[in-house]
Amino acid sequence: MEASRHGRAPKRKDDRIIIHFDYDCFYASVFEAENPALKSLPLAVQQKHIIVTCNYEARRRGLHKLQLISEAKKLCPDVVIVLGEDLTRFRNASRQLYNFIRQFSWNNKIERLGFDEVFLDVTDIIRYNVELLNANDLTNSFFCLSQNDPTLGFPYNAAELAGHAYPASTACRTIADSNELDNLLLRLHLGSHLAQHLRAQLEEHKGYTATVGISTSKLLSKLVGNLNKPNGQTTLSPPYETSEGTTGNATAFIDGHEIGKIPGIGFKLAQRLREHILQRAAAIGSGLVYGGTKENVTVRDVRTHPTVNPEMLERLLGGPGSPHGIGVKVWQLIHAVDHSKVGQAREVPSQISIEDSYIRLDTMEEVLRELRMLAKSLIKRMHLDLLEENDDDAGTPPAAEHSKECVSLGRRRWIAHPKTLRLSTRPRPPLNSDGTRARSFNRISRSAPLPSFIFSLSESVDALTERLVSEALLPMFRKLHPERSGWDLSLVNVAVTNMADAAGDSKTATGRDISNMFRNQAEVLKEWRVEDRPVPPDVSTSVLNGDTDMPAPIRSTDGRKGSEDLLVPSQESRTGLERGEWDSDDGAEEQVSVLTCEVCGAIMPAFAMLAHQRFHELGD
Ligand code: DCP
Ligand code: MG
Repeated sequence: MEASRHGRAPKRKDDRIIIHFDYDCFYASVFEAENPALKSLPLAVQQKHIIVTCNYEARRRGLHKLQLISEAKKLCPDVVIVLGEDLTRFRNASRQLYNFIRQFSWNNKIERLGFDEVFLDVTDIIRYNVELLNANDLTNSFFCLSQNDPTLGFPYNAAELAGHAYPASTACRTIADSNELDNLLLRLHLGSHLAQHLRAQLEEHKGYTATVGISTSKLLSKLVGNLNKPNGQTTLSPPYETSEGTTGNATAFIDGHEIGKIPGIGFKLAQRLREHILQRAAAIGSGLVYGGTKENVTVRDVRTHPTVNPEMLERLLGGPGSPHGIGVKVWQLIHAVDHSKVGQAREVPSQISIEDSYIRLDTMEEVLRELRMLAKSLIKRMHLDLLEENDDDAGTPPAAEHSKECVSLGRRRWIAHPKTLRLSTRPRPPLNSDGTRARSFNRISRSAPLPSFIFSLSESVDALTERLVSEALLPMFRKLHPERSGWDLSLVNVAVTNMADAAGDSKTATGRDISNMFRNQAEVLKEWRVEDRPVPPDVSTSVLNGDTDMPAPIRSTDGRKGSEDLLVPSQESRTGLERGEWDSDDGAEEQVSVLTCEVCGAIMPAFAMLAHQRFHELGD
């Protein structure tokens, strides 16, 4: 890399291959996917009085993003205008496309940025395929898309690049041309072929085209893709840096950008940098172009300015509202260095729920013992499902990956914070006069904010259990069952719900939208939820002879068995991802289909029916 005159140039690491997708005219494409006849017409999506985006047919006729509706109609009287204020269809399409691309990932490092951008870290797939190459016959290679199935993939020419390149002249450079078999060049070639394949798959199966960039970091892959829009792909060619004196392609590429165009340098930071370089107040653009400026202060202007170095940038840009270490971060960005990782898609459950069922549970002493047992299992499960190794390195951008909500201790951190604690019981209805007992599936429940001490990683599980029981669960139980005796419970369930993604504050949080998913789930399932009210004599209650309303086989020989896997109609113990609720449209349909049990007449969502039938098989 060209040495900066003032300050140490940051070290590059080009060991990853990252593909960045930006769907073309996304909102318009969502309407086109719903109604393909729109594809050949000039189509614009309206929010308030402006066009937020328009398809390429409209762009050919002079329309553009963030244009006034009135102006667009003047320019193109036959423009078809659709309303885009309800974001639901865009959100759904975005999740569907994310899920589609995710199927190709091996390491699950896939991250959405907004609705229409996706980063995919394919380092592992590329490394694997480099190993498969026959160096003597690169032109007849086979790209393997699965480690388990060697037939799954596509033939390609590894000696050549697919698509465009920066610098443009390097697009037709073949591996044989280069003096040595540059490892980065080869990996980028493979990345370009994989990207081309993914774009084709996306178009064939989902009907969307994307503009794609291929490089070694999020920063470079995102920026380089912009060079060939729409429906194009661009690879940033090596060498990214050269020995002293000459500029590598990464620096040359980033140098030409206006400073405000660099992701991570927002409007305010860009203004301060412009003012510093220009030594006067920087003008702002007056049009509707977001982040617009009349100035043209390039990365190169900043990078080569005699006063600019990491310490000076920290002084200029740091302070309240700026993340710690902003000086170093910006210093790296203007040198085309970005170590930020592609977020790992993790399967976070929508809730964690532990329950047990009982033939008889009717004293406070027993309840206390059971609450302790359940609370302890719950805390252990939270540790298992919601803690991850905190392996952030020094190069991680502070803003994106260290949100203030992220409780970190040692090397573990919470990936999600449930906000609500819920205690549910299923009281056994009293005996009827004829000695029979109504069989009830109904639970009553009580929810409270989850005490924050539960997230402590320094206290022992036993100590946390004691506190959770005495400070939260027992008081909740007393509210649920104010009488000291006279009840008999067939089931107790403790759950933490209402997950808040620990990285949810940041714009770059991995593609999960748990709180939305949860709201949606709550809405859809509310008719099956039993709240803190008396057990109604509804259709899910049937009359059985005998004393047990819970069939004996659910207890194992030691007299106890967690019944989490035995679903009852309140579908308490399902996790979101099992049914793909926040990431899949298909889940939404599944949620609303309702079945009636032929044996007892209980009504429940279709997904619960299998477990319910098992319940009958075991019990009858
Ligand atoms: N969007 C918005 N308001 C903005 C900018 C964008 O509502 N100020 C929406 C409309 C876009 C979507 O976000 O369809 C993605 O933004 P892009 O800037 O990527 O624009 P497009 O995908 O529409 O077009 P392009 O083909 O240029 O990527
Ligand atoms: Mg786009």
